[in-house]
Amino acid sequence: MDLFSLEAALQPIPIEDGRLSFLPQLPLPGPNDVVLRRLLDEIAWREETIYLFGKAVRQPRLSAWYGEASYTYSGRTFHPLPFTPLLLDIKRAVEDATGARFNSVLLNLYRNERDSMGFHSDDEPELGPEPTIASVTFGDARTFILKHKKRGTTIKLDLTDGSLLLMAGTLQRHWRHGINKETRPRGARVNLTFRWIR
Ligand SMILES: O=C(O)CCC(=O)C(=O)O
Ligand SMILES: [Mn+2]
Repeated sequence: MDLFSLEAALQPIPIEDGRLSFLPQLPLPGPNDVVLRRLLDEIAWREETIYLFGKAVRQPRLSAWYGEASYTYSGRTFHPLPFTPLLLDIKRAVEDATGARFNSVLLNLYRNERDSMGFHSDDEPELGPEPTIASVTFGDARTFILKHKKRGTTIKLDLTDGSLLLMAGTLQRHWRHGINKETRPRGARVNLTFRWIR
């Protein structure tokens, strides 16, 4: 193994009931800040409304779906836009780093410290029983929190600019994850979760 592939290797994070690995910097064709700027400018960001227990709730972030397969969650079906050249570049980098294949990506934009994502598992049937999900971050770091569904164990990870987090195995069955609001000021953070939809 040469130095480059050593640097680019995902490191396992010890966890029970699932698999988790992390790469501090995904090798990309350009600098992280240029990728972030392009994602902010080029993605068709939307403020989505979802239905929780029959009540319309505006999501505390912006989001967008791209890829080749539609996807249902929280009572809504999302029809993706086709991958853009930039998203295809990032997808290729993620596939090279993980050895997995992906056909869709959910993008989330946390505009500031008040944006967040509630605790959930990515366990929709179309993802299959043991989904491999690759999460890439650009911009201001936020804390990614995992909570074990039965044991109550909590794991906190700092998802920094340019990083890749890979979730796999039975992780979604046993853990929930989310991003809390912060009290200290935060700038924009874009997170991309690449998935394979059956
Ligand atoms: O922003 C993050 O790091 C989490 C995103 C996430 O959990 C999702 O898109 O399902
Ligand atoms: Mn998720």
